[in-house]
Amino acid sequence: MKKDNNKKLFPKDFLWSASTSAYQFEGAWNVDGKGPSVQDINENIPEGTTDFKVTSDHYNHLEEDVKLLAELGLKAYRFSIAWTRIIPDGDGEINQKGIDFYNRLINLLIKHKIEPIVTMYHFDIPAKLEDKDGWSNPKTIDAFVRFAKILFENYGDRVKYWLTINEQNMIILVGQIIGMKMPKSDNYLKSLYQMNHYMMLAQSKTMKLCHDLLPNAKIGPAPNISAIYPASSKPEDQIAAMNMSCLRNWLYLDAAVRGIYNPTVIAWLKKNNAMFDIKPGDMDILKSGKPDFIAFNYYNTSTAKMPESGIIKDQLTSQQKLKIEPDFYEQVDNPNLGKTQFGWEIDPTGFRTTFRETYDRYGLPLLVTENGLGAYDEITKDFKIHDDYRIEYYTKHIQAMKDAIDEGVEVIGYSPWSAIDLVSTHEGIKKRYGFVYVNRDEFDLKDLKRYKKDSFFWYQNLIRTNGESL
Ligand code: BGP
Repeated sequence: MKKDNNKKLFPKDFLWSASTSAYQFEGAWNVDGKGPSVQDINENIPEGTTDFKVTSDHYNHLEEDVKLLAELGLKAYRFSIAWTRIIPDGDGEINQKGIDFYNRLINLLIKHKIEPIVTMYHFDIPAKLEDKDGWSNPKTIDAFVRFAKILFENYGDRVKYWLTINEQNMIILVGQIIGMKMPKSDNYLKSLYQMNHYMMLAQSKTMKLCHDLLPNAKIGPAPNISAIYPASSKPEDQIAAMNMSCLRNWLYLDAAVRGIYNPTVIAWLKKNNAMFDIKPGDMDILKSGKPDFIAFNYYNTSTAKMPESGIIKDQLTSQQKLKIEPDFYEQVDNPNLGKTQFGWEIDPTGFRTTFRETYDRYGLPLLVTENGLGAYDEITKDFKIHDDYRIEYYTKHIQAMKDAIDEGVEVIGYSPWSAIDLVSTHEGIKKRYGFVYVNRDEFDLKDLKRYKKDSFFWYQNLIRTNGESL
């Protein structure tokens, strides 16, 4: 991919995109032969929050939604394929109606000159596979690779950009919050990273298969990557920040890009008696499938300090467990940053840092697959949504991305979250992200009509001018 030397412009073929995921957007959870995913039967949905059965009902608004994406001017659209629409029980019969649905979507996108970017798996493992221990069972590797093969065979003639697993790192680090079933075991940490290993093997095999079957396609992982700051200039806080970055970021990209496990994480697992099993040949598999680009989701940075010594993990509350790894790092608030209405830190400069660090480390083209602001949008009586706060958020983040590009980072596209309103992973439809408003409440489905927000027209103009309007 060529770099553009004109500092004022984004690269000529820059993929201005927007993202959704199947279980948060499609609805129709049990229609036309679709099997249940773990998300459809998730029993841990917080009180007062909707489930994932209807969501934005994209399944029944397909033509209308793609027209909106075309009107927005998107050059690309990132969506995920529901594994359970294609193979209802995860590893058995193929459901032709599921195949047909995504054919219709892909053909509509191509008709409107929108490049499809396909996520193969976005948090919605088939419930039937979960009954057989899901990703903790090595057989799921074969089930996933078979699913991937079916996708390549059916859509590979039209889909050039593929993403393997959405936010594998968040599944491992906070899976219970995003509706995943986590391993049950006496040695939880070991089981967790065993599961991670199986997912890594599935990903490498899939990347290799993609290159074997579709020589013109490009494939990459899609973790959530963010820079980690030390809480102070104390040298040990810098070590804590590096530790956190290894565990949160580099473990996943080192395995995907370099085919190795991050040594800091391996040392930490061994110290905790939690080293997972690596069978002979596994590392060869990891090395055999490599990505063409790195896709990553970015919402915020983190800040870490070295925790006080003597902390015992089992004595921490579940909230503390999410933030503290004894003798390794403790995540703390960053007093220099503001927060969203939902308490997420906002850090455009951290976006630039994340680009720089990731590109320095791996040297592969970068594709942003998520970035965005969850907010309580209000619709006026005349059906307008004045989301100037979202425009401000995007302006700053896209400027930071542009700064990184001007500093030499190769960025091939930007796919904010989300194209159209959808249901948040654990905070319902009230936490809205889209450029398009979907008229429904948490439990009142209303008419599900679509209304363009102010940010829709802003992004449309930005795309039309290839970023010059910034
Ligand atoms: C990412 C996920 C998305 C998405 C987004 C916003 O982690 O890949 O599925 O929902 O974050 O998160 P939330 O919905 O929790 O606000």
